[in-house]
Amino acid sequence: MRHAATLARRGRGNTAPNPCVGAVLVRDDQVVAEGWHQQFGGPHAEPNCLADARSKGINPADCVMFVTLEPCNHQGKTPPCSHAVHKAGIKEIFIGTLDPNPQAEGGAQYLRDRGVTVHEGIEEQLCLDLTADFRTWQFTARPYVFLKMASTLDGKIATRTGHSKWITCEESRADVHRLRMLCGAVIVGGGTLRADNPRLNVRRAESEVDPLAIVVTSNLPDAEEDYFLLRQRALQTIFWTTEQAAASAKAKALTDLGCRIWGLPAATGGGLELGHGLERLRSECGVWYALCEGGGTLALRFIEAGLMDEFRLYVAPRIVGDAQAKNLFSGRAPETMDQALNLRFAGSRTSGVDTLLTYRPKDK
Ligand code: AOF
Ligand code: ZN
Repeated sequence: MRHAATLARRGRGNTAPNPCVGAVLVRDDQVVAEGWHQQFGGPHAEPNCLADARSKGINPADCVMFVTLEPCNHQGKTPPCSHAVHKAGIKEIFIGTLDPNPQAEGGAQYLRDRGVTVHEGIEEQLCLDLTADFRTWQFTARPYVFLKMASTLDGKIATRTGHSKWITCEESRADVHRLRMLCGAVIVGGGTLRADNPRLNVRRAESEVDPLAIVVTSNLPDAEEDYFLLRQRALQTIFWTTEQAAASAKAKALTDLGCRIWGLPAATGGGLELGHGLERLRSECGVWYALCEGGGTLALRFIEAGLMDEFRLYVAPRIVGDAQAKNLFSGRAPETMDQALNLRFAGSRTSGVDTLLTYRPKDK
């Protein structure tokens, strides 16, 4: 199943709003055929896997199948995979997690009803995490949201003067550029615009299109200010600001440069309704994956609003040692630990000299 999950990830970025799915056929304890969903609208993982077996002269009926998602049971853009699996003569199938799509689910039952031995919930957390993006698309109207941050061992994202270039090693930064490549939009707060003058484009990976650059600020910059986004990327820059600021002369001047200004309603707890901006990104701009890159105030807002799906934290093996240096997160003042925000640990690996930690919402 872990191998099938690795295959599934190859499709990431090309399947939206369909899930990434991987399948393998196993005979005599060996993986003998592989398949994954490669492209939205194209064949699913299971038929690709069956075709791979046949092209190698292997009869799928002699194998058991492992698939990360329950075979679909509907005629969508492609015929039902449940039928294909049954017709191929598979007698035993291991399923990672059930299909959350009410139109497509039912494949496991279909196969059971026809005498196939069906095992569900194999490496289930792994397979759930693999389809977290799909569940966001199914159950919400917004893109899947990554939060990426880079900090020192003491949780600092900049010195007290705002200096932050660079915290992490070259390898980690290249990794972030690959993540930007997957994302249709990169989102930062106004503080990050002012402190870093970011480009928010893809530089260390091959990419034809740069993501949209979103700046969240109630305090719009002057159109003359020397920011890279205004001078070089105005047409791809969208400001999320208050409805009042969106009607201001500053907004008009930025629009004249080619920037878009979206006035967002005020959120009940203060700040802007980030969810509205995200929904517009998906409906108007076709953004399936968005990436928030901080700073600490905006990052916390995304988490508090339940709008963060996956938090990737690069921790560099260095210490700033200054209580006034900028924190990973800021904006709350709890007095006891039970008021802390809780996340779920979802994985770790080394990235050059740094450590990449992945967290997800506790309840997803
Ligand atoms: C599978 N295997 O590899 C994938 C599945 O319109 P269609 O035909 O592409 O069907 C899309 C739905 O099928 C999608 O919403 C999800 O429920 C399921 N995706 N199912 O058996 C796959 N990608
Ligand atoms: Zn299918």
